[in-house]
Amino acid sequence: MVFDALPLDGSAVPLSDAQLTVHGTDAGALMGYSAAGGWGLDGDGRTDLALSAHGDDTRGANSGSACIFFGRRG
Ligand SMILES: [Ca+2]
Repeated sequence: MVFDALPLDGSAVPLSDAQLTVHGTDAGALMGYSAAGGWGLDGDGRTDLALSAHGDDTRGANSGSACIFFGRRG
C-alpha cells in the first residue's frame, strides 16, 4: 500500500514520490484493504492513520491485524 496526499487535480501519484510504503506480511494479508485517518488517536493534535490487514495469519488463519501510524512533525 502506498499512502500520500493526492494532488488537487486528482492525477495519480508516481510510486517514486510516495512518502510512505507499507508491505503486509504477505500478499494474502491484504494490508491496506481498509484505511482510516484524518483524526487523532492519541490526543497529540496530529493526525494518525490506521490500516487493516484482515487476511493476516500471524495469530491464526485470517486472524487479521491493524497498524496505527502516529503523525509527527517533520
Ligand atoms: Ca496523533
